[in-house]
Amino acid sequence: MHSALIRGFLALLAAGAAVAAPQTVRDSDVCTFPRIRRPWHKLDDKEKKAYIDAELCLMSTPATLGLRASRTKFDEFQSVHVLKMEIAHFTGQFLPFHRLFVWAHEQALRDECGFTGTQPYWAEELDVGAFSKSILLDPVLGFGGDGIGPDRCVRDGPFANYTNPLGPGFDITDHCINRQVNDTLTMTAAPTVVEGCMNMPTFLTFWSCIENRGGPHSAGHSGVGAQMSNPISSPGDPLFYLHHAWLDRIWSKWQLKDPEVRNRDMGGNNRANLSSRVPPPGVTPVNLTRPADIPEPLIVGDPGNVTTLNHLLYLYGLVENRTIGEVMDPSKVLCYGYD
Ligand SMILES: *[C@@H]1O[C@H](CO)[C@@H](O)[C@H](O)[C@H]1NC(C)=O
Ligand SMILES: *[C@@H]1O[C@H](CO)[C@@H](O)[C@H](O)[C@H]1NC(C)=O
Ligand SMILES: *[C@@H]1O[C@H](CO)[C@@H](O)[C@H](O)[C@H]1NC(C)=O
Ligand SMILES: *[C@@H]1O[C@H](CO)[C@@H](O)[C@H](O)[C@H]1NC(C)=O
Ligand SMILES: *[C@@H]1O[C@H](CO)[C@@H](O)[C@H](O)[C@H]1NC(C)=O
Ligand SMILES: *[C@@H]1O[C@H](CO)[C@@H](O)[C@H](O)[C@H]1NC(C)=O
Ligand SMILES: [Cu+2]
Repeated sequence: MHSALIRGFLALLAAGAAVAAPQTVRDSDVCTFPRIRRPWHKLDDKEKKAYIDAELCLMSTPATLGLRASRTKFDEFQSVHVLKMEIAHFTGQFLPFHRLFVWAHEQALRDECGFTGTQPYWAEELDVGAFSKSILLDPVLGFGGDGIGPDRCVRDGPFANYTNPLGPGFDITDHCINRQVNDTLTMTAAPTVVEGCMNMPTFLTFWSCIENRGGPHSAGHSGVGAQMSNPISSPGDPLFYLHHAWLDRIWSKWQLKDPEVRNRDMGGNNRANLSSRVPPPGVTPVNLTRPADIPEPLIVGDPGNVTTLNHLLYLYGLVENRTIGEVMDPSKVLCYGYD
């Protein structure tokens, strides 16, 4: 009874905080024309080239944030993902964190590299069972093909010569961008799987459907393989952003079915139980233990262990801090939508 009282009191405090401390509206927060993100499959050649060129520009823009092992702006994104590993996966912030992370990447393309388009997404349903033949892996107007040779380096396409300083996992090693495409492991991008998630009634059931094994999240990661299949260092492959934009679109479409409720529906734990994670068959296990010299990120904003709308999304300076509440409706502060 005592603990029930305390829980009630904490809930009141949390509710009070949400009412008493509204976010200050900044000029930059006013969204008149949301930018519409489109699938890579529908971009014309000029749009594809503009995106690839902007990504190459990020890869040649020096790092500024002093993050672990990062030489370029592109690396800094990967570094933030490494640092947030067990806070941002199998936790309530999985979808909101990746929403802000992909948005931060899109902003960097704009701010650092003069990109004027929007973040494309990989409509993986269209390539289910056949990632190896996807137009995204085109060597001329795409991201380069599958990896080859023992180190699985991507040897064609625009990113063939990039030296990636982070990964695999928490390691710091200079290596190529690598891939090991496995078409069998892309089956969880099937329209029926996505539809199954879209029919989930609550954030908790929807999010599990997306992230857990057998869901769409694993299709892009396991299907592309190598660095992309590494839960820690996967943003070392530029395909990461198109995969996560696709998942973000699915979440956004799910939210739009009942925005009043679903733009406020949040929950889940704040820290993942990594000992319960076993990789899917065919995927090499990754050492998920954080090395002692990399401090664990703090959890800020929640009254307890459960993720709330007040949860602070901190991206180590890639973009300004946002709460989960601020990113729930992408057409507000982040000012974008999907086709
Ligand atoms: C990568 O380097 C090789 C060898 O120097 C060069 O032939 C090739 O054009 C480079 N590719 C790209 C995309 O820069
Ligand atoms: C974490 O998962 C392992 C394996 O499933 C389980 O034995 C353990 O009780 C879990 N720990 C917590 C704190 O939930
Ligand atoms: C692809 O993954 C499947 C399922 O895990 C596995 O059985 C198969 O050996 C893999 N294929 C290749 C070519 O690695
Ligand atoms: C996993 O990484 C941790 C931290 O670097 C290290 O202490 C541990 O020995 C590694 N485990 C294995 C099996 O390599
Ligand atoms: C949060 O979880 C930790 C570890 O499971 C536990 O020790 C702690 O009591 C929990 N805190 C709250 C406020 O529930
Ligand atoms: C953003 O959040 C981090 C982590 O809580 C904090 O250290 C930092 O001061 C915040 N930055 C700003 C500008 O408020
Ligand atoms: Cu991730």
